[in-house]
Amino acid sequence: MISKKLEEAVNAQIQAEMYSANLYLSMSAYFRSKGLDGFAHWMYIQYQEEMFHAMKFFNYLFSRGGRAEIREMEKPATDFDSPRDVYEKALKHEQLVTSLINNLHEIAIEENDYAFQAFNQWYIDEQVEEEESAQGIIDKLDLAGEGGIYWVDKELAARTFTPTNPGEGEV
Ligand code: OFO
Repeated sequence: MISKKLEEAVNAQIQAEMYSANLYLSMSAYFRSKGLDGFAHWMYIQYQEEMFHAMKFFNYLFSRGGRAEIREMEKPATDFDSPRDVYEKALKHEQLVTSLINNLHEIAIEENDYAFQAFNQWYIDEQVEEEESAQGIIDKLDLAGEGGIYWVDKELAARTFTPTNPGEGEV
């Protein structure tokens, strides 16, 4: 059974993952409004991934005798200066999420919850990818320059979402 302290922290993390989903959906809407459909598609996939992250925690709480709780979320930003500005903000946001995931791990260590530590390793690895992919697009945009945005847009249009099972209950 999960401790009350860890259950509370996981519920806060579900809220953070759902906020991430909203933020990326808002970024997708921004790109669509600018006619950058490849970027919009990439961000829409990112939104789906974040909902998957949230649901994996949601389902896990029930499997450990806890209870998931959906909370109020702040409104995400809707306007950005450029594609680079969007990805800089996404990278900063992912760095924050990494610190939240690490904090969850610290709580699990304090609570001697070995099962949660094993479960949370997936998120620790995922955060390495999350930061790397945002940084990778910033690098591409820098290489491409203003005139190359069209080509980056075409490349991002090819992203696919292939979720594994988020656990009992599914997304
Ligand atoms: Fe859930 O990894 Fe991004 O926020």
